[in-house]
Amino acid sequence: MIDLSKAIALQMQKSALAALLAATLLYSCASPEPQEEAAPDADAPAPAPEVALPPRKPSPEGARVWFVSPGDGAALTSPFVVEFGLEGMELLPAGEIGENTGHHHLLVNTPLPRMDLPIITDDAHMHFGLAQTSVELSLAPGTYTLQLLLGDDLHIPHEPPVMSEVITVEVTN
Ligand SMILES: [Cu+2]
Repeated sequence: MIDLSKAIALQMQKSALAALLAATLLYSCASPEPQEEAAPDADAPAPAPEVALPPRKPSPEGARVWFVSPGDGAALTSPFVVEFGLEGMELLPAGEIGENTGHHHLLVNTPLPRMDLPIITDDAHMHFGLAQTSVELSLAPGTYTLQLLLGDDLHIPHEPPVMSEVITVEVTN
């Protein structure tokens, strides 16, 4: 148990430092330090460190994903089916933790995302978190790049990442 008066004195020093920091940060447009609590608790733990990202899960040697279909350069009419191939790992629904497991993500007309963060979800980053092995797509006419990227239970790519070649398809209707 920390002596209360010492704790308050320490808190005041911290507050002064925070105010100084906040004034400094105004110039850099960064968020000011959060306000110190008005009534500090002597038993309060030290400020929590930044939340650490979970470590990337390892992928086994030889693991690979690929497009069973369509083939690179295919001319397609919507809707068309994209089939995912996987070797050396097993599919598991998102949220389920296993060894050498993950689920497919289909990247459409987008470069690879950051490998140390969960893959975002939008039209260009499709998740197949129910462990699906294919999808029926309807895309407007145009040229598209497609790439598969496996993600773990938290949608984070493995280390090393398990990803397909980039293929290019032409949607003609
Ligand atoms: Cu995912």
